[in-house]
Amino acid sequence: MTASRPRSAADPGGDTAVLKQEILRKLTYSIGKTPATAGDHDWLTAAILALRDRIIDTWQQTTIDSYRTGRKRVYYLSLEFLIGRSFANALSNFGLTGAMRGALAELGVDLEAIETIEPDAALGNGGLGRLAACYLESMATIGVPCRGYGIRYDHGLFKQFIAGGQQMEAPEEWLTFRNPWELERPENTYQIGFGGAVVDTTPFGRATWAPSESVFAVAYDTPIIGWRSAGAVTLRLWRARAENPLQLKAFNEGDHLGAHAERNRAEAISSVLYPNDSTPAGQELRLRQEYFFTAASLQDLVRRHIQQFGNVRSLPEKASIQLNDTHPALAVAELMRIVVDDHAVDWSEAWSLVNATISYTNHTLLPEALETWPVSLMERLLPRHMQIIFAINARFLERALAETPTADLSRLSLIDEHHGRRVRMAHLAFLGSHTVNGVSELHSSLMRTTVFEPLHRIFPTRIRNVTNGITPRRWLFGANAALAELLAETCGSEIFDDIGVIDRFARCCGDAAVQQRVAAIRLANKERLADYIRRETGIAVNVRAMFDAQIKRVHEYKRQLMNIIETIALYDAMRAEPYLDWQPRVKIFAGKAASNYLTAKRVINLINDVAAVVNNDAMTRDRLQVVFIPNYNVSVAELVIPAADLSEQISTAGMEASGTGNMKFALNGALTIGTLDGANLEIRERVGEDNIVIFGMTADEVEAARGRSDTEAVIGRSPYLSDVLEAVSQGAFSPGDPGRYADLVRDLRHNDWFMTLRDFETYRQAQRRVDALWADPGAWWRRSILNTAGCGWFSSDRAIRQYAADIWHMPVET
Ligand code: 26Q
Repeated sequence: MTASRPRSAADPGGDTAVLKQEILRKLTYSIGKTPATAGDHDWLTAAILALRDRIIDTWQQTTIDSYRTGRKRVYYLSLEFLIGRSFANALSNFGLTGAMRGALAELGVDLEAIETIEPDAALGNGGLGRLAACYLESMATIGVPCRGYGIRYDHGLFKQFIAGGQQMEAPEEWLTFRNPWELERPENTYQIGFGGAVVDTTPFGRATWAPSESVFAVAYDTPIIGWRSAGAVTLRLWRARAENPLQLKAFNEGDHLGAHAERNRAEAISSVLYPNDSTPAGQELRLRQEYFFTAASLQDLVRRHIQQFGNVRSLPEKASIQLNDTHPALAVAELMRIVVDDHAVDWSEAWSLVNATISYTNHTLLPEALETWPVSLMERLLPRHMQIIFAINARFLERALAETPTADLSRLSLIDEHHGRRVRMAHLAFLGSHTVNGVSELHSSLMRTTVFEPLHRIFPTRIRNVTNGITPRRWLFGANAALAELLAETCGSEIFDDIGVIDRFARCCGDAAVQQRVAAIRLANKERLADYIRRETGIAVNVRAMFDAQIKRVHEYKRQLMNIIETIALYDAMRAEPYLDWQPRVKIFAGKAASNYLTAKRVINLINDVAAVVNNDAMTRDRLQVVFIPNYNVSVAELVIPAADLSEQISTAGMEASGTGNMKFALNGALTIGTLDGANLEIRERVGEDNIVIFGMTADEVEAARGRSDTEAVIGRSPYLSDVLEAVSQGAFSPGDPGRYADLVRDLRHNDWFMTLRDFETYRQAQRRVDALWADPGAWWRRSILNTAGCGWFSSDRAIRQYAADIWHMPVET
């Protein structure tokens, strides 16, 4: 990473000497090393600590200001925060990149070299976690008082490596060199109960819960700094600790393992992130995690509120609790418990208060991904909460029946009686919230007509849309500094503070000189990525070829399989007619599959098997290469996105709630090949339909096609498809294990649930349209510029302003 970051008023680079002294002090007194004995990690830690001191000044000022003004505060509850690396981002937001580079250089240390050894904070699976991270940064930038709440997992998302073409998983170890960004707050420790019984209970009245077990939640705070150090917000993560970490008697009697049993059981709660990006795992531990962090966060925010404002009744005026999906949905029951049981507020008033405080964002409509928990488990683990949920349900169903005597109560109920008795967490979150939002226009409208349709009839104004956003600081200024510089030249340097002016870039779309610069910037980014690919996989990719990237979690609905099938079809076509003028491509894949998601793992295997064949074929090597970059994470995304010419956003229509990678690629000037799904539609609106390649069925068509069993006819209509399926299932790409893909292909033929086959032919043709565009560089770079120019609206600053205005009802400066 050698490109320089934008040098602007925020980056005076003036205090190199001071910074150098501060780094040396940290190295000496906080780390206990000398320059002669310090290793790269020591230098990185010293530099972070020096920077952190400055951040803390801003952070404390932000906190003091918000206390003084008594402003309303947002509490963003999320089981995931996918932060990635922080050093480069914080430096740039603080305007200290130049000064830090200089200070380190004088100490004989290369800034770029130590930046890349910082581990990614990977406390998330994918989109939902990364969104939370972008939103915190935007809130810090815009000045929305906020605290993010989550879990401080010892182990983030698993490390992926590829052996024999297959995904292997290893535990992630981000804390090996400790975490210099966090501050442990042992004084902020709360007791979290589980199990036991409820005593003194009356319907809708106060009760006392006597848990049989409890653990401590200890706070760890990390500052998230906004752009130009405008402000900082706190990310408060909870770590689980045992009340009695050691049974001394057992230990002295020689039972060394048993003596630590309670500690192990308690600490398991914050030990690992669930490596599952859609289907709810049924494990009790997951429910314990959800309650643990929700309860700790609510205790913390209620305590703070009472301390400052004296009475829980004013909570809705001073606090907005945003639920990032249903993972913290127990907040509805827990806040009722706190208000009714601990603060003696009567049920109706408590319900109004809870409802006026909480709002919920839904991130998926896939039925298998909607969280439900067995009533029996909830009764055992959280007996008071189960009572409260039953009481909420009783009141609600009574009202529903009174208003609509014909209403189908079984669909409205908080309890699903179809698959054993289970609590529907999405219903709980919906009922407990004053506002519920989807994450793209299409997704929000599907919410109204599918999963939430019965609830929407009763609460017709509750569902709103806030289309997702991404922070331009990380995803443009940080990841693509050279493009940011060009944008500052062409649109004005105010772009760093007002991304809206990026639309001025459209004026340059036909300017050959600007086009050439965009092309040169892309080429340099591709070279940087090619170096990385060579180091990680040994493959030397052709940087003059089109870089075509699909990087995201591996899931059937995201259809990496359709992409690799099309790649094989292209490969076959090239071999059949080698004399044609094929446009050279590098197909880039990266992504993790949930460890128990066997179909997704097969797809990864197939991509690697295809890569092994294609990359070793002298006949096609100059024109087609396939790479699977292992261990996809935020840092890999930051390398791939600015280097991509083509962005693959090809989910089955109606299934990708929004996508945010799609926005990052388009903002960086990649063209999108995509379906009419999620935010792709809104990208098309903004970049113009000539500048995006759309194909495939609509969400309605998908719905209509679901029951059909005509896959053989579909295959019959595409000679490409039938040939590829035949070859793959016969073992053409797995000669040592010819049956490897037989099941994968058989399942596809049997039930094309994700429309992989039905959309294939239009996808293939769309790819050929992309080739035609690539063949005309002037037309390509024109489109690239229009993509960048059109995507300023996808800034997370815009999204946060919408949340503030429409959901949190908070004034923000524009
Ligand atoms: C639930 C229960 C048990 C175990 C795991 C889970 C679980 C974990 C993570 C369920 C879902 C998730 C993550 C979902 C997610 O990332 N959704 C994505 O959210 C993005 C931000 O809104 C959207 O852009 C994507 O379209 C959506 O897929």
